[in-house]
Amino acid sequence: MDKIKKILVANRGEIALRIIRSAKELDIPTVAVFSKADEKSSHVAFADEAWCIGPSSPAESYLNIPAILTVAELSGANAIHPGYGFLAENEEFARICEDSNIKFIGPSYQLLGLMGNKSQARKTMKKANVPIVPGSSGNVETFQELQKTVKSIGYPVIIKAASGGGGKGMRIVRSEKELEKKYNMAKNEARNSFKDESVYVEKYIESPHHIEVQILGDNYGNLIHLGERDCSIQRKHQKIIEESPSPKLSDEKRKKILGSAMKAAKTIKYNSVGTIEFIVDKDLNYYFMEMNTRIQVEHTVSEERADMDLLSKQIRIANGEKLKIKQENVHFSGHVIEVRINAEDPVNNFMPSPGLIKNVHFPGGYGVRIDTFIFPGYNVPPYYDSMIAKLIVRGENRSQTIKRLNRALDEFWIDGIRTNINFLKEIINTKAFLKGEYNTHFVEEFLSGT
Ligand code: MV4
Repeated sequence: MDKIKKILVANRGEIALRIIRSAKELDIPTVAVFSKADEKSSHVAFADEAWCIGPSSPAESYLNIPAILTVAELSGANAIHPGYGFLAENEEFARICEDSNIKFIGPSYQLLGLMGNKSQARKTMKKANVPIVPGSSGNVETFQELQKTVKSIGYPVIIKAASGGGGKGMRIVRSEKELEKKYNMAKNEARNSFKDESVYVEKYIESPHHIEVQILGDNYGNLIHLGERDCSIQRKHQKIIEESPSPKLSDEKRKKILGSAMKAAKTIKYNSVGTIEFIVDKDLNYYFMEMNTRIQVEHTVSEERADMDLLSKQIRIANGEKLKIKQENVHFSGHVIEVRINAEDPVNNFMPSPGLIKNVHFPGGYGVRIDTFIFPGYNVPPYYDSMIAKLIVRGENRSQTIKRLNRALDEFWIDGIRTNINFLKEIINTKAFLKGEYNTHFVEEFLSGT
């Protein structure tokens, strides 16, 4: 494989800009692709060249594989960074890239396939002695098989689509009388959403914590972790706040989870940036949930805590370089919290709020980082994700970091569209958040007043 000489960034928004920034520091030229709606977007302005790949709809632009590959060919890009979302975990796309002699900046397509199938991922982790939730050993093929498994694990259970993930295609079942109906619903939804009706079943863990471990591996078996992130503050499977270290974990428990995550990554010879996701129950038992085989929105939390440019590392690893840093030389310091700023209206059921940003003032100062693509005069298009900025705050300890986050949110002004800034301020000043006592149902309960 040739060395990377030009990177096509197959994404938009803040992550496109994030990729371009690291590439620039590595002296690698970048090619932006954009939809008609993104003509005036920052990633177009800051890349070395930019090509329009289609109309505003994602299916015809950022998911348009032939258009993207055509631009790679015509621009002379020999690598593609997919960012997150869109084509980031698309096995077929990664395989086509490899067949076309274009470096897909991410794990091998075989790993995308292996971890993309959630029941197969579960099997793999079980074999590696990574704790998994009690449940079926692979897919459940018939209703009779499901009944038998459920008898042995007991209610409540959760039926999940093997090709799902991130909360799509799941059904919670609390009693025998709804089992068959929910089984059929899960199968139908799986077939319609993923063209794959296979499902598996697990014991349902009530109100779990979501804790994930950032992993970095190269093509030669070198592997490190960059600590954990607590991502339990979420709404409708969209994370809102992420922090590290998790306020929930003792040093002893943390060590165990990090060890399991390393074992998981080693077992599959993971060769890029990735995340091992766990759910943690109220007794602090932890279980492997799924693996994210991409750079994630919240990678910045780990970057700040470990003082490491993860995008740069990911690109260099894809370029065949060895990961030189050893685990004992990764130093974690202080506390980091990230909040996601969305163009949405929390007072109106979080309805998206696209439109013209008349003016904006970003917070700054010691310990404050903003990753964004917006600017005064930018028009937030209605066709894509509502996240418009990430505010990442670093401090010596959790309480100081929360103070700094309050200060930074006070400085954040966006004029012209509605945002969740005030909602974020409310959340971080609740008793539960201040004490670090929250789980994945926190936002839902906060909104319903329970
Ligand atoms: C679960 C669960 C409880 N028990 N599995 C949701 C997204 C996907 N990554 C896994 N999810 C869950 N799986 C068992 N066996 C609860 C969730 C869940 C959840 C997990 C992580 C973060 C937020 C969540 C919100 C609701 C449900």
